[in-house]
Amino acid sequence: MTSHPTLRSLAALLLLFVLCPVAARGVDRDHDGLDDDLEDALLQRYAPIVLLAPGEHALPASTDWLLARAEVETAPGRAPPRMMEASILGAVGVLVARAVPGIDEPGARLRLPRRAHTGSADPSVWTVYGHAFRADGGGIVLQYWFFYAFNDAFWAFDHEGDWEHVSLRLDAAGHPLGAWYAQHNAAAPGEWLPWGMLAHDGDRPVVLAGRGTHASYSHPGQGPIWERLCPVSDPARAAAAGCRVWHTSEGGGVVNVGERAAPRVPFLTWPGRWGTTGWFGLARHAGSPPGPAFQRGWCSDGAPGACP
Ligand SMILES: [Ca+2]
Ligand SMILES: [Ca+2]
Repeated sequence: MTSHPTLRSLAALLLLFVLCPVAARGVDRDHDGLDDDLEDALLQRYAPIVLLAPGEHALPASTDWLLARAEVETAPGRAPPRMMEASILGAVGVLVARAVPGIDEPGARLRLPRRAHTGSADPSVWTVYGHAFRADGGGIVLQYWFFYAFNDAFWAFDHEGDWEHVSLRLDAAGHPLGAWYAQHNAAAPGEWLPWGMLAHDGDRPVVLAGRGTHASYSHPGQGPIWERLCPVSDPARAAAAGCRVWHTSEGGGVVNVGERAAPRVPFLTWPGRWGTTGWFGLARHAGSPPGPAFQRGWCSDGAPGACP
């Protein structure tokens, strides 16, 4: 292991993490007590491989891709209601958005054109949002948040703005202990699978995304009967089985979002909803989910104060 320069430098970073307080080391822009270079290196090293189910029509996207196509609507009760180009949330940031009353509130929401429901046909756009933090009892949790424009499986349950995630737990030496796979209501953090039980390709966990629902599973038999998954969990055999293989370390890559108190991407602190339609296709204010930092699973299994 130590003959490879990348792994050698990662091992040195991990040793530093164990031996020294963060203030004595590198940069900690998100104020979570972890060296940011270590966060970034670990997020890249363990970036999952996602297998999209045969017939998947609701493809991944990136937040910038969606925000460039959407408008943001002020929270209800604001008179008059206002609409603005949503790209302000991603490119300029919420500090500017706060100048408009009702934009930076939990009741604000995105309005998407229907054509955006497909997500991006270009895999180079597909982006994963990483969140690294200190685990309760020692070690580190690496969360990977996948972003799809639309949950497109069962009409009554579909909604715009589909955030899904898996959480990998590392021990204090940086070795993977296992991962939680978030599925529907079991998402804080989800179903636990020890590392020896979950499908992985080297250091990379394999994630089978439910067709349209995008819930996360490790093996074809793990899902409920109504979930449609890639029939294999071996990435090398997935294409032949009709599944698209998303190497999340490539394309748009893994973007470390930082923490709410010190975000590394502007959209992170926006508390609004990532779409408009929810149950039965109706426009409801709670129909679409909020972003990762406002979901119950955001800091699951974190040490006290791990996610400032
Ligand atoms: Ca940090
Ligand atoms: Ca962090």
